[in-house]
This record gives sequence, C-alpha cells and structure tokens, in this order.
Amino acid sequence: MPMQMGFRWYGEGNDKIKLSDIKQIPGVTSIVWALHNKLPGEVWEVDEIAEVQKQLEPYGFNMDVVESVNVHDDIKIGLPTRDGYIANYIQTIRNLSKFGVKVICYNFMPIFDWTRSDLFHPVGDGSTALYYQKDMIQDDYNAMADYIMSFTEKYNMTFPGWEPERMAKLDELFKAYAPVTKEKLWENLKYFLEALMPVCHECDIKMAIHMDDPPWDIFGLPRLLTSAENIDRFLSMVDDPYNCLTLCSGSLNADPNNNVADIVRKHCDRIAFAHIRNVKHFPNGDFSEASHRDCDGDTGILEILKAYHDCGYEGYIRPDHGRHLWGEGPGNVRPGYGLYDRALGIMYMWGVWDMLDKLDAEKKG
Ligand code: CS2
Ligand code: MN
Repeated sequence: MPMQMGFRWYGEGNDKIKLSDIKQIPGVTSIVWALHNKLPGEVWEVDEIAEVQKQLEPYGFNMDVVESVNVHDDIKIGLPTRDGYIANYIQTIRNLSKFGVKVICYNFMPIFDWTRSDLFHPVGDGSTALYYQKDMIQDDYNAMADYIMSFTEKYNMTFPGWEPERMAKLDELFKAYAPVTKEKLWENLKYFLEALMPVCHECDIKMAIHMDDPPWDIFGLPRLLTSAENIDRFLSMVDDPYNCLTLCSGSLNADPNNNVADIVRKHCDRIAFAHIRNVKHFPNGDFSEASHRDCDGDTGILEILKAYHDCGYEGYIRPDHGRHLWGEGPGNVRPGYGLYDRALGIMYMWGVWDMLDKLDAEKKG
C-alpha cells in the first residue's frame, strides 16, 4: 500500500472548493475534514458527523482523518475544569470511531494556532502566499489578532484557532496562561494524552499532534513541538503507538535548524499524518511559503519524500499550504487553502513517489 493522499476541505457551505473538483485531482482518497462550527471543548455529535459522511460518500472519499479536534484552553492551562473537557474529548473520539476515523490531528499551542504577518504576500510571479515578517510579530498580540480578524470579518470566513469568541477575550486568556511555564505545559499535555490513550486503543484512533507554527515561543507564550529534541521528548513522554505526530514539514522548517527528513527517518512509525509544505527563508529571519517544488523553498521536499518512501510510509499525507493562483485571492480563498497550488503539490508528490517506486522495482529486477 502506498501513502494515502488527503486534501483538506472546510465543509459544505464553508469552503468554496467543491468535492467534485477535488475528485479530479489524481490519487486523492481522503478528505481531511472537521466540524468547523464547533468550539473547542464541545462534543461532536453522531448526527453531525453523519452529515459529513453523507456528503463524502457519493464521491468515494473516506473520512479517516480529522483536522482538527481543537483542545480547550482549560486543558492546556491545567485548570480543574479540564476533566470535564477531557471527558467531552473522549466522547468525541468515541463518536468519531463509529465512522471509521483513524487519525485525529490537533495542536497544543497556547491561544494562537499558526501566525503570519501577511496572508497574501506577492511572491513575484503574480501569485501570493502566506508570509512571516519577523520584526512585525513581537509583542503586540492585539495587533496580530486584529489583522487576522479583519480578514475573517471582511470576508465572513472563520479560521480554525482564531475563533472570534476566543479572540474577543484575549487579555483574559493571556492572564490565565501567565502561570503556565513551558514545563507546566508539558505536564498538561501529558495529563491530557494519558487520559486519552486507553480510549484511543479501544477505538483504534491515533492522536497526531501538529507541530507548532512557527516553532518558537511567540508573545511570551511557550511552544513545545518545535525541534527534533522536543519531538523525542514528546514521543517518549507518552510512549504509546497511538500517541503520534502530524509532522508538518513547513511548520518545523520555519526554523532552518530543523532537518525534517532526519525526523522522518527516526520516527516514521509514529507519524500518522504527514503535511508537505515548503518555505523559503530570508537572511533577516522572515520566511515565505512556496510552491511544493523542492528548489522553490529551503525545506528539502525531495529529501523528505525520499525519507518517507525509504521507510515504506503507508500513512496519510496531504499538501499543506499552497500559494494563491489564477485569480485566487482575499475573499475567494482561505489563506493557504486554494485549489490550484495544492493540486499541483499533489502531482509533484505523486511524481516523486511513483518514480521512487519505479527505481525500486528496477533495482529488484
Ligand atoms: C494547519 C494548522 O493551516 C495550517 O497551518 O497546518 O492550522 C493545523 O491545522 C493545526 O495547527 C492543527 O491543529
Ligand atoms: Mn501543517
């Protein structure tokens, strides 16, 4: 069995991309989905999940991978109320298992998910991409949130991790996180996963943590999934085959010191979900997202794909952020989640993969 190709889709009425368009991209078998109307901490009900299943079925897509079931802040902060939210999370796992879900992607970043200073930055060829200007993202978290929220309001689009309900009480959230040191956050992550593991075994669902994006502390908030060393720590902290990674190449490689191919080779059996994203670094510390072609960025896409192939990777994989092309722009596309560049990315990934298969077959005679 080869790797299993997925495509992230934000749901009927919430994503301008149609399932019938995705169907035309070669080799896509999984729709990477979520209930995007759910706030962190809420139970995903069986009838709501069934609704998504009904939409995917006519196209023959499976719903094996969820991205994401977001984790309530009280769990990350370690408040006494966390046990109730963990119980809800467990109920969601049980409900998802009734539909054959195999992998839950999530993250454990305090307050913010991905962070960028420009969502539609000109790349130079007429396309745009997400961009991180280092000196712009420093202390002023309100300015950052205002920038992102101005998009969500203007274009009536919600972004996962940037829920208006949470952004409206940012100062309160920052206060609540004040006592959460990096060590405390590790402890809270351990507590959460240890509570989940027995249910994951029972339901045959892997928890796959996404890398922090970018992989360093921002606005004084600690981040954990940032380096090879911390990935080692994470995997041994809860050493269980159901405690896995969503290895996001572009998130990790925003720090050029991270060698993603090495991490793939070391931990292939614990990678449940692979995100392929390419980033280009600038000498001043800024970075831009790039096409999936190896030479367009600095992430080492070829080496990473070769590492997965060498390991016999049979898990789920998807193109992560792409550029916005051919008329895609603010208002008609989710930043990073257009149709065209992700489709091109898939064809690049298959091209490399199929050729590696062919070379292997030739070697074997
Ligand atoms: C994703 C993340 O769009 C993206 O950057 O890779 O937002 C990812 O979905 C979450 O961090 C996972 O919980
Ligand atoms: Mn990713």
